[in-house]
Amino acid sequence: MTNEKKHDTALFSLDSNYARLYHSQYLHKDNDAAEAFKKIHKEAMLNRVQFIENYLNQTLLQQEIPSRLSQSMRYSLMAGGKRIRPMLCLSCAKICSEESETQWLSVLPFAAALEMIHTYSLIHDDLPAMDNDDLRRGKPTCHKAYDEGTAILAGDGLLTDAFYYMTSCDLPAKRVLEAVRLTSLAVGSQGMVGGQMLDLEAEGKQITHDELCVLNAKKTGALLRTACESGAVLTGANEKTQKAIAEYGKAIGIAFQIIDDVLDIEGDTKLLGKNVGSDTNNEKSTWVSHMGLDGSKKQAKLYCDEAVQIIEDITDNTHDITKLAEMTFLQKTAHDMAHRVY
Ligand code: GRG
Repeated sequence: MTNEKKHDTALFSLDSNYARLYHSQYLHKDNDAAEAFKKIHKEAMLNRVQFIENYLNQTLLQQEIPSRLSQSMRYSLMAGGKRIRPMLCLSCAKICSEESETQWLSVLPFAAALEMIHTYSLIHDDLPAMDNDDLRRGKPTCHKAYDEGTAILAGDGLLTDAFYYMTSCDLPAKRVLEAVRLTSLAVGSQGMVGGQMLDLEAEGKQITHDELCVLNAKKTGALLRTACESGAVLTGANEKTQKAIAEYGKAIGIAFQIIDDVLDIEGDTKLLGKNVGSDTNNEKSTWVSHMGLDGSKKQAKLYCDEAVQIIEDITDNTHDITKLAEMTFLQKTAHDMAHRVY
């Protein structure tokens, strides 16, 4: 058995054990199982992150990438991000999957590609012509570690390669096409790139709250939302579930940006791995400048609660323990996000 296959097998057994313990904890009110579930939840999620890491790592082993380009792409991609977008994509795929217990694994190349797009956006966002930051993921930013030209190309390489991996999923072509279409829309000029443009234009200006919401929805929200929605689309979820998952992603996306704005004031550079105070230095309108710290925290909590409720509603009538167990991850993501600022 190859190492990759061995890893897959370990992941399956961990995942089915995870679902089994969920069942005992909640349906049989078994306290020992509750403790075991907490432990295995953490273990299963760390294992899933490792799975994403392994996949990302191997995408950069292509011999044909010029060495400096491959090193700079690896430098930023493997710098230890939280991998929230691929985790959301895989978890939404799992909660929607109707076909086989292992179907969600075919979504992995797509999920990993979302992290490549996210990393490209961070590299370009940090450039002197944009936010001009010198610390990211606890390390010097890509243009500081290499040079501006290399950092621009590292971002370009990650963005473009992402489409190669997205279309490499072993899933029905119609679903892959729809997920790629949604993702292009989310990260292109109508989505993330458009949001970044609005962000540049808003520097040093006061914008209205409605304008701020549009900016954030495009710049940060669209990729998080598409991460969730793609998971549902790729696994063939029905229209109602797809819509609900997209709403979950939207709520998570707004909460994520509010929390980022709060942490830019209250956060710790060491823990965040990036400099704080950059919004104030760049004279940006943020949730905090519009609603204050407490107001922003309250809003973040409301959006996180909304996300929790949406998942509750999706899983309400199911007896599928795999889906019920997965609910924990999606709800915990929302809870944990709110707790970062509470
Ligand atoms: C350059 C086209 C282009 C877009 C840039 C992503 C982005 C748009 C700007 C980043 C500015 C920023 C800090 C936005 C707040 C939300 C955000 C994307 C935070 C970083 O994401 P995390 O916390 O980071 O998931 P890790 O490092 O864990 O992946």
